Amino acid sequence: MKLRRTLLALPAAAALLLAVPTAAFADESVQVKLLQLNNSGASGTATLTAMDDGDLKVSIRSTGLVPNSPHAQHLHGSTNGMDFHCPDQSADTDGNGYVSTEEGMPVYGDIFISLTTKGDASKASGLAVDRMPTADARGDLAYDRTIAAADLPPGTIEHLKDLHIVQHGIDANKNGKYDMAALGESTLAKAGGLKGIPEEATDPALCGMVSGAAVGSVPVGGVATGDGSARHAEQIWYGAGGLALLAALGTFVISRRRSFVLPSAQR
Ligand SMILES: [Cu+2]
Repeated sequence: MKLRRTLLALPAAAALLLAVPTAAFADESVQVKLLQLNNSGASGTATLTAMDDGDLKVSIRSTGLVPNSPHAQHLHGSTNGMDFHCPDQSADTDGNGYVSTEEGMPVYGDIFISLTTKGDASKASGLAVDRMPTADARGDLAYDRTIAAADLPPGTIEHLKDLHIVQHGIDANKNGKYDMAALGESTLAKAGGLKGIPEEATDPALCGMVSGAAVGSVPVGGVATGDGSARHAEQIWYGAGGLALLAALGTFVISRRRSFVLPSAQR
């Protein structure tokens, strides 16, 4: 926050000098260090490569994730100059000790691209966990996909530095799986009218910013920041597509682990 305010106070020329060059050059790769959120204990590295044909190649290697579990992952942010960045623990507005997906949303922005393993990669596939990568028995996750230029939202490559990578899914009580014991039900899922999804499955575990996205994203005409983005993001998350995908997550989780389903008396 302090850094951003400082930047805004600088003359425009100085801000331009500070701006990180865009990754809009052919076959240019950027490495992104993924840092833990919510004391997940996870870490990782992502490599984004802008191919000369306009495709985007994404490689992620993470470790310390919840084993044998799917991890929803996205490029968050926007191409319209919003100053999004990875949240810190201060985003935990309800004070439960964990930054939830909704609490992080005003900070890291809405889903821009869903890093699915196949098929649709739009934000509509944000919680399509059957097409999200699964960590192995040791909690390691490897992901490689080249997303065709035609499937990228306009401006993706040009605004790569305004985007960041978020991997979701934590194990707050360290019992090796997603369950309700520590954090209860996912407030994100509940807001969508779905019950039985553990909060652990949707809370963010890792976040990494592309080439210092917060510094690079000084747009022409000023920086749009603040609460307006949050409301917009929530509307998108809770839209019709989001609900359908949350339903998919519910089906997945329930079929994988019946213990996720609360006894009806508790509902
Ligand atoms: Cu995400």
